[in-house]
Amino acid sequence: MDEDFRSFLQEMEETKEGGFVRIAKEIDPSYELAAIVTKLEQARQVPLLFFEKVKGHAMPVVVNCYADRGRVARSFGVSKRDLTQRVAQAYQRPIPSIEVANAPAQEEVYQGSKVDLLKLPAMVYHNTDAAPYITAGIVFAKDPDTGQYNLSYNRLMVKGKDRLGIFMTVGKHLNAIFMKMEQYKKPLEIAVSIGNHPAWAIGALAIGPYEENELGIIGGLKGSPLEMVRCKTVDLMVPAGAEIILEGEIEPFVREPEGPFGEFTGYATHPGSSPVVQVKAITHRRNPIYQGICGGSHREHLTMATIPMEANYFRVIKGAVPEVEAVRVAAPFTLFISMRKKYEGQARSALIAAFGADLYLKHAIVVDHDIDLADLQRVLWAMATRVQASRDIFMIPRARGSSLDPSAEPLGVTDKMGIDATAKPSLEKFSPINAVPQEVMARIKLEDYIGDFLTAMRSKR
Ligand SMILES: Cc1cc2nc3c(=O)[nH]c(=O)nc-3n(C[C@H](O)[C@H](O)[C@H](O)COP(=O)(O)O)c2cc1C
Ligand SMILES: [Mn+2]
Repeated sequence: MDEDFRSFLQEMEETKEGGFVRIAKEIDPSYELAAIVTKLEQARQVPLLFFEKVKGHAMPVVVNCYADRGRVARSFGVSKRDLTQRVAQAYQRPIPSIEVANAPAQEEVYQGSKVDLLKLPAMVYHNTDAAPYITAGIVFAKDPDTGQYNLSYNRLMVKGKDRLGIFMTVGKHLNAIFMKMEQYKKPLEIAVSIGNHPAWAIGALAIGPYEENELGIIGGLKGSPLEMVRCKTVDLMVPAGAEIILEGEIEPFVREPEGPFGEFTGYATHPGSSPVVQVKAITHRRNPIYQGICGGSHREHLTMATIPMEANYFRVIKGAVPEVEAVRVAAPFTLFISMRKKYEGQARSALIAAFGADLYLKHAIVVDHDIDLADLQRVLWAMATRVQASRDIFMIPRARGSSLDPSAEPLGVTDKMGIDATAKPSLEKFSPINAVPQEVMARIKLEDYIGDFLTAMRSKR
């Protein structure tokens, strides 16, 4: 059997990588899960949470599966340090999937009038949310002309027993496929997979050209062919090891109110008008485990989206400027890049490549290799001491970005800003950086000078 969600959960329960907690006390599907996630994050904790009982529902709920980099890395059999590298490699070595006849994901099949989305313990996360949302569903769709698969995460608003609102960003691939189908005046068949091994999640979020197949990348991440099974009511294949599959179609030219929903930016969207999924079948494992991703500005969404984004930025920027050393998505729409600048102008070349690599990017900052990108203070120090605004900042007005940025114009028209915070002309020729000589740092032991103070300090702790 494929590596699947259950084997992942089992491994995490055994290793406790990043924390694993089973919660026996019943939670209410409105707000309580989000409250627990929020309180834990305030204490800087993101354990995988397994809620065994949800009021009014038979299925248990898990969240935070991909909230911790160490957890995702372990599921790929690599260390946290090697994670970006491993994901970048998978782009290079895609592996095609294979079809299997029987799948755990179809142990139970509900079609037609037996379809009931309300059985899924979809959650209301924030005071802004219009309805319960399915947040951990990977949407599978095919290009009508080439038959190529596209995978993406899309928030799904539960509107009734067999109806979902779906949000598709303009400029992303799923939206492009749906637009094609509207031109053909035909519905778009989709399937939604819920309860997925991290390889599926990270691969589905791969950023790249339209032609690049997410399925191959997921195979590459897993290191062997993916096992997929044919859907019951739509012409699509889905992960054989998924917990729950929804099958359905998006009708052309239908738009209905959707949202508001508290998004990863920390803001809620305005109520909008979105296409609708008519669900034709639900299939699932026996005793399925429902997976959620806490809506809003929480660790899981940020971590899972950031891992493939960074891998993509790294490969694209390195293609243009081999001297790039590291990248870090530091905040929504914000990228830090560090490089070992050899030639004047390279920092700007890196910025240009970054803006081409991802639609969402809005602010990008390049620093020299002496700056640790994980250290915000150091990045700000480089900005403070190596930037002259009139010389080092450039703007691209009114390009395409994210419609979820509340400062952007409708449909995500936004200014882009690049900041070259490298030392000019080079770090070597810049003002010397002051530091106590290494030899002295190694030689001086605080105990020899201020022993009493240290003891007092320690006993206070
Ligand atoms: C938890 C989560 C939820 C997301 N929800 C949406 C969404 O509702 N609509 C959307 O367009 N993108 C959403 N995204 C982002 C897309 O899934 C992502 O940009 C993906 O790479 C798009 O793929 P595509 O260009 O192949 O369609 C979400 C991402 C995450 C991690
Ligand atoms: Mn795609």
